[in-house]
Order: sequence, then structure tokens, then C-alpha cells
Amino acid sequence: MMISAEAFKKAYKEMDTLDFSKAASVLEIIKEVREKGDEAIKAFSLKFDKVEVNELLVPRSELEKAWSELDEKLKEALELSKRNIEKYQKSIMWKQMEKSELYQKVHALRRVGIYVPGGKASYPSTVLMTAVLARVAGVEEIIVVTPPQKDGINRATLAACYISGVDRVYQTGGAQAVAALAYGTETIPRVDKIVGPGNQYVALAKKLVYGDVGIDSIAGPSEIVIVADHTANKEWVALDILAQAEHDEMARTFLISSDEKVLSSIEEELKKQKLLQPRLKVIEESLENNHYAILTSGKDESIEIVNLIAGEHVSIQTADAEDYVEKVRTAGAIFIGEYSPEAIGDYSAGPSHVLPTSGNARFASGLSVNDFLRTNSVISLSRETFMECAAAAVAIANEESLAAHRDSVSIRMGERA
Ligand code: HSO
Ligand code: ZN
Repeated sequence: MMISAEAFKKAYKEMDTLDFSKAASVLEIIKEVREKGDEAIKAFSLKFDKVEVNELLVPRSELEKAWSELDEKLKEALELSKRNIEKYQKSIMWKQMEKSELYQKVHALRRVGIYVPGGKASYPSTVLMTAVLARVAGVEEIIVVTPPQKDGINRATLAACYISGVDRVYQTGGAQAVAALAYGTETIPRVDKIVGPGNQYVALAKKLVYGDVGIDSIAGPSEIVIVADHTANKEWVALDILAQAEHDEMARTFLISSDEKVLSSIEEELKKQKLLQPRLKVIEESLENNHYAILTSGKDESIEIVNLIAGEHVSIQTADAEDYVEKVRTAGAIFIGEYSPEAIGDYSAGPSHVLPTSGNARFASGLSVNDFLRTNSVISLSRETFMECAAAAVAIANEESLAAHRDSVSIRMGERA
């Protein structure tokens, strides 16, 4: 749908990520798992996944076997991606500060749980884009949960777990898997933080258990915002839009340009290109309901719209792409220039493809190695530094009527007996 920037700004609403009418049933699932543990997990697998699960833990030997039997080309591809992910994450990792009177210590989380979606959206790349980060951070134990499948868990997913250094894989999915990770069962250990994308039930469960366990952001449908000008390659941009639309019917695609001819020629290209795609049905539904071609009055308005949408992926394919980097403040990840398509970021460039969706880029960042770290401050004062802040502490303690606080400080202001 071609729309003017003015009309778009009026009509634009962030997508509601969660259907809260399902919250009560998700809460019930969580309660059941807390009360009945593994028995509840297995019953929910039968009910929702229609799979009878005897052993929740996938034997380690299966991960190894999946890796050794994997096609050589795919093995190399996963290894290359893993290397790039490691390299990038190491470069952005919080560094331990030197010791001083005031400093911050950095610690890796001890045990984390990663939710890996299963079924039709089974992505080995998501294993790399989460588990490798945890390994780089130095997490001691990495647990993966993924929905059980009638014919076993996807082989490439298991192989990706193997090379990413995942310690254990449990076949359980949905809200019950999140509950198991949050509270622990006889078999599944309680973790410190749960990360990874999932469906509505997973997202609601993550919201409900937050506080008892850490979580990353809440994933909604995937989205891309592309800004193009007359220098953009129409065919390439059209394929970038299709790459997003093929994810699912809810995936959203926004094409922005101040040049009407650019918009219409990319729209024409889309119509042609989509017919060559095997996932045509999904693509058509996504484009039909969630695609916008937005005509702006110029660069400033294009940037305004990009910031308004706060998209998961922002791709700039214009001659002056660099200018956008400065001015785009809200984006999950920014892809600059025609050789940085989103799909290369999805698989092998290095930064994680787990990114904030549905406008969450207003306040959240993409998953990184630092999500698997936590910090604590260390206060280790000399008498001299103590004396510099003591009188202020006494004054504020008096204002707060906390006499013992005051005395705890003031007693130290005199000479030591
Ligand atoms: N674009 C997805 C990630 C993905 N794409 C996995 C392909 N496989 C969300 O950022
Ligand atoms: Zn993708």
C-alpha cells in the first residue's frame, strides 16, 4: 500500500505484541508446572504438541551425532557464522575495571536457559545467535529448551547446539518450558535468565515469570524498515522485503522514499519477484496486510518515520546512508548500504539477530554478550575519601530521620579508639 508520510504518521500504531486474553491460561500452566514438575510438562506436551515425551533430556550423544552427520557445507557455514559471532561479541563485551576505591565488577551469569522455537520456524541460526553469546560471556551452564517434534528435534538445530557449546537440550516448549526454566522441575534445572524468541504463549509466560528469573525482551513479529533512493538496486531491495515477509503472515515491511518513482518501481519489482518465491502464500498475506510504501517529503521526514517505527531492522540503501546512522536513534540493528542486507545479519555477519521488535527499540537493545553478564559495584574507601562524603551522608540521614544511619557514619568521623 502506497501512503503519504503525513497519512502514515496519523495512522501508525505500534503493534500489540501480546494477547492478554491468554494470560489466565498461561498462568494456570505455570502453576501446574510449579506444583507437578515433569509430570505437568509431559502432560502439556501431549495436549499442545501432540507428542508423547518419555525422556525430557535429549542425550548428549544425539547432539554429537547430529553434528557429525551434518552436510559438510552446512557445517562450514555454521562454523564461519560462529567465528564471526564470537569475534563481534568479544569486541563489545564489558571489560572488568581496574581495582580502585570505587569500581564495578563484571560476572557471568551461572546458568541460562535459551528458548529455541520448533516446528515450522526451526532456526539453527537462532541457536548460534544466542548460545554463542552466552559462551563468550563465560556462562557456566547453557540449557536449551525446544518443543518436542513427532519425528525428533530438527537435526541442524541439535548440531548448532553442539557447536555452540550448549550443555543440555530438553524437549519441551511453550509456556510450560518457560515455567520449568524459571522454577525448575525434577529434571530441568532452574536458570538465572531466560532468553530467546517464541510464540505468544512463550512471550506471555516470560512476562509472568520475570522477577523470579531474568528475561531478555519480548519477541513479536519480525519487521524491516528500508529507506531507498534512486541509487538503490530495485531488485535487491525487493528481495530484502520478501526475505522479511516470508518469515510469517504477521511480518511487517516498511519501504520509505522521498522519490515516488523509486517507490513505484520497487513495488512493481516486488510483484514480479514474489512469484518466484516458494513461500508465496505467506509472503502474499504479509504484504497484503502489513506492507507500507511511504512517500516522504525528504531526508528529515524519512528519518522521522524511521524513528517513529523503531523497527527491529532498519536498512538504509541511499547514496547518503551514513547520514542516517547519526540520526536514527531507535532501531534494533541498522544495516548500511547495499552490501549489508538484513539476511546477512540474520546468519553470518556477527551481531545477534535477536533484536527488539514492535517498537521496543525505543527502550531495548539487541541481544548481546552483555545480556549474559551482570555487574556489581565495589565500594572500598580510604579514611580520606570517607571524610569527603561523610558530612553529606549525616545531613541526609538526619533529613530522613534515620538516626542509626547518621550514627553509623558520624561515629567513624572521630578518631578510632
Ligand atoms: N530475521 C529473523 C531471524 C532469522 N532469519 C532467522 C532467518 N533465520 C529475526 O531477526
Ligand atoms: Zn530473517
